Amino acid sequence: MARLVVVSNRVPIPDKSGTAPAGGLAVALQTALEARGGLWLGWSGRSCTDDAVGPLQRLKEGNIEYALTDLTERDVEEYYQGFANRVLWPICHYRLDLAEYGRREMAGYFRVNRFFASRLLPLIEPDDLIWIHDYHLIPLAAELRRQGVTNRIGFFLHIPWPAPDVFHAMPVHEALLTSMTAYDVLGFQTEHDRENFADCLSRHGLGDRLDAFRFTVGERSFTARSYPIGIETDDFAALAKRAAETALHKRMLQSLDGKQLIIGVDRLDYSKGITQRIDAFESFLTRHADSQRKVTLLQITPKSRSEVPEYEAMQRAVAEQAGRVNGALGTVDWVPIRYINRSLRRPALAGLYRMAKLALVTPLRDGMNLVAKEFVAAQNGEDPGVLLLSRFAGAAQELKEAVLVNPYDVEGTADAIARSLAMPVEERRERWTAMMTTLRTNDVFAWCDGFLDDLAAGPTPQQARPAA
Ligand code: GDG
Repeated sequence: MARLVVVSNRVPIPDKSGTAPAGGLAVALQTALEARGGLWLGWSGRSCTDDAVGPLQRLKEGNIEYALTDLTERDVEEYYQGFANRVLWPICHYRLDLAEYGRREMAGYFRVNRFFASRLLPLIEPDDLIWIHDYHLIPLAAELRRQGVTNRIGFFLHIPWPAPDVFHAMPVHEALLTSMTAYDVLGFQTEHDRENFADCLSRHGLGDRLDAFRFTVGERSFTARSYPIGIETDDFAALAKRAAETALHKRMLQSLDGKQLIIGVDRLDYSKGITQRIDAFESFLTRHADSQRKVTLLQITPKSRSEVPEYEAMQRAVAEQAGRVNGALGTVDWVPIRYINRSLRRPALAGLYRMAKLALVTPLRDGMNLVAKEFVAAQNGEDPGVLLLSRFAGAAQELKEAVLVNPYDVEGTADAIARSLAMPVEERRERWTAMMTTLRTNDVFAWCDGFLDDLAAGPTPQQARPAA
């Protein structure tokens, strides 16, 4: 079997306490790589002055070899905080209003991709399969091709690929689109994303379409397919079951004192629809006053990207909003919203999912959303909780038996909360069983194998050709 070389912006080295990183890409890739082994290259998370970037740091944990590189402070500012998180992230999540395009950041983005290529180059062996992840590294294959790499190179986009009109609002879109054609296999979360990408290509007259999935550009050919990312379904279910026996779980149950638990778990991010969700919960409590004192929303929201101003502002906004609702509706012995602004350990999270009667997963736009899948896997099949899921999460394409909502419709979501809490156990079981069947079929191993089989199955390595 060919060696697998994975490249992603961050490399989540598990810490000694076993705390898993709060991020979908990290969780999924860690699981996939642990099973197969290989090399994982990415940013160490450290930034330094221009002359202080040292050699790669190498370490091995189990059968994964890690290669970590530092970046300069300027790199982090321009490539990561700048172009990746203030242009690509908002645009791919349909937030043109938040995109702050600047030439300096764009140049930094391409420069750091060239730097990643130079760090990867000495590590590559002829038969390696190279799998590059996410929006930070779109031009990486084009850079590697320029430097003569002929290996099979795949790319998986964890976030949505937007509709052409949205994508085209980004000044540098043509260069990015062209650099996508340097890959052999392009993976998207959903068919919808794949179609958006294909529409962008055809609007630019870029490439000929051979069939639904295959394209040619000059002498190069590539495939673009959807590979919905999954979780380690059975392992996660077992983790949640075990967690139900722990002291923390018992303490939490005791503190609920018979109230029904509703749960929300999201990195603090404007794409996750947290403020709209709290509005919907408040509307539910106000319009169903008999539910007050009978339910509690536990919102777990680890901080993320606090160095980006929108995220810092949002952190304040959500805390204020939760405080306002608690102040307006709470009583001396009942707090409507318990708001936690830090990361919990994964087993604790699994146990809380299992205890909850309802999960509110209401992103305004999301590539997939693994929280939705984890919540379902964690349930007790005899008396499962209900998943309330945004239509705009990639997961809604698969989990059609969830209660699907439009998160922009606050009152509609409030009604759906009421319906979900009143749902009879037979209907809950039926919906849960159907979703579990999907999650067992499309688990993280199926995602990984599906992508890598396509990557490995292609034609013999092509001639190195500059893609742009
Ligand atoms: C990106 C895409 C796509 C969250 N809080 C804690 C914690 N988490 C874990 C969850 C889950 C992960 O983080 C979040 O994954 P999501 O998929 O929900 O969202 P993103 O981080 O935005 O991920 C997304 C994903 O990539 C994979 O392709 O699905 O659409 O945006 O696993 O459990 N983990 C721990 N403590 C927490 O407090 N331990």
